[in-house]
Amino acid sequence: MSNKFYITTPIYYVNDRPHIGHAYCTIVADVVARAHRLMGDEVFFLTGLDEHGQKVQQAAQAKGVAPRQFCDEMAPHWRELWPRLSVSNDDFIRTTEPRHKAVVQSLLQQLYDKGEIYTGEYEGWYSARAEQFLTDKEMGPGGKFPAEYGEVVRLTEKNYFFKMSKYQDWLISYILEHPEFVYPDYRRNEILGFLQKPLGDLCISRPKTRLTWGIPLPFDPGHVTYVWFDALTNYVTAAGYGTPRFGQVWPADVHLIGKEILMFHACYWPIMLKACGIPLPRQVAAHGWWTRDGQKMSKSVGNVVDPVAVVDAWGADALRYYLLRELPVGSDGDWTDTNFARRYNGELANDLGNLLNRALSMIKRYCKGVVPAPGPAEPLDDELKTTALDTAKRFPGRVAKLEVNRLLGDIWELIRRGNQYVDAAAPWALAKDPAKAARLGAVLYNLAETCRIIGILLAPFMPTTADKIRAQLGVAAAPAVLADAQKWGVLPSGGSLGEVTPLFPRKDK
Ligand code: ME8
Repeated sequence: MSNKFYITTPIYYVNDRPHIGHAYCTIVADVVARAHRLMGDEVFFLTGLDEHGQKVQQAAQAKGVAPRQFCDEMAPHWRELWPRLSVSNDDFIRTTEPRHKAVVQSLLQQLYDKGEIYTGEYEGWYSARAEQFLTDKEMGPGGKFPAEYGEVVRLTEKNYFFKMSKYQDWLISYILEHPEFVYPDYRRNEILGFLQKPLGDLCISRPKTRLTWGIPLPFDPGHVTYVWFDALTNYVTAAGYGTPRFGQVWPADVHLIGKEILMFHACYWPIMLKACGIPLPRQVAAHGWWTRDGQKMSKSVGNVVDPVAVVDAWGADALRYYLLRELPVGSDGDWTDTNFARRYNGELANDLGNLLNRALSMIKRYCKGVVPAPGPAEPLDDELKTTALDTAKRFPGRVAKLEVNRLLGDIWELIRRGNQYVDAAAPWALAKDPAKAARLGAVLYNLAETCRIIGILLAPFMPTTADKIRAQLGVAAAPAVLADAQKWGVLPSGGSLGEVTPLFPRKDK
């Protein structure tokens, strides 16, 4: 029976250009989504764009275009990036779509009708130049705001508030009772720590006099919805909230996000859902942040890694491999071009590329390109077979725990064993003795069978490479399914290999 699996990325701010950090989150989510598809699950994988708010309104103004037009011009930079990175999202949501506006307004109206929303006064430091309230974060030393904000004044305005604070105790108990809700563990402790302090009510509106670019409150068209209330709701919109499909897709299984927006996802969002009577997502998983050469990436420094440039130079699979292999989901990563090239040449070209190329070239040379018959197993063979099957068996557990980085490590261990097997069994020596023809065939069969299993296990991580492996083995016609990697001896003897070419040509400078 297939299980449903719903995974999301954050919806990214439309006013930015995608960089390696956005690519990282979306690729990790893609690997998990593809892994679940490989296991036979019914997957729904969502990404998209966050398009409302002050920053977008200002960016549009600066370009002299209407916000809507600005968003329409920016959205393709995002939508078109994902296929280039082999990202297999099932939907791409933009918060300016009518389907989303309808859901945000419906949830707000329900909360308003239930008495969960009240009007109050919001008082704070307001910069007319930036057209925004400033917080302690913006305040410089000595309680002064930086000059770029111009004159900053105390301002009071009428706003709507969501009664978030009354759910604080409930949320603490929920998180304690559901240890898997916040991932990784140390982030859960961080959230519980944050919840030690009183949680205020959430201001969910902005007056239209100040901000027009937002979803109007259904009960007061003079106000628009605060951008986080609007943004978080995307996850239920895309699942078909209000339609029969919703019951089949929701709750989300994993909201994958960066660690800096954990509080919104692990505090605000569950409380919003609870107040609306909607079940909670199973897990909010926070990944770490990438720096480059030990420095924060920023446009002004000019050290931002552009995923498109990397893909053009190295290919999408090499990028996916590097990002996934470098660190576990949760830890911070540091991008260096040297490290990227080292992994490419050492692990992709050498370890993986050589294993496939050596195995298949020898089948071409010694067996006329036809998969030989397996023979009686020797201890050396059993060891290789056991490693392959154990790796495939560990796959679902690793995926369930988001240990995709360890899973990739397991697969590389198998690849290394495969290469050691070639060296130990020395097919070139067997080929010199006609009496050892059957043993030669058996050794090459075992190698080809190992490559077949690798060609399935790698499919979520490096989909193009996995397809190439299976095409070179002559088994591309059958779709990759995990169950076929959990069995030994599936590769038919007598089948013809496809064209044998290097997977990753070396790029040594
Ligand atoms: O926060 N390293 O959008 P955003 C790793 N619209 N990941 C990074 C990164 C880096 N250096 N920089 C960005 C928003 N990310 C809101 C989200 S969700 C309802 C609304 C990734 O465009 C990381 O996943 O600022 C982070 O959470 C996300 O981009 C933030 O994207």
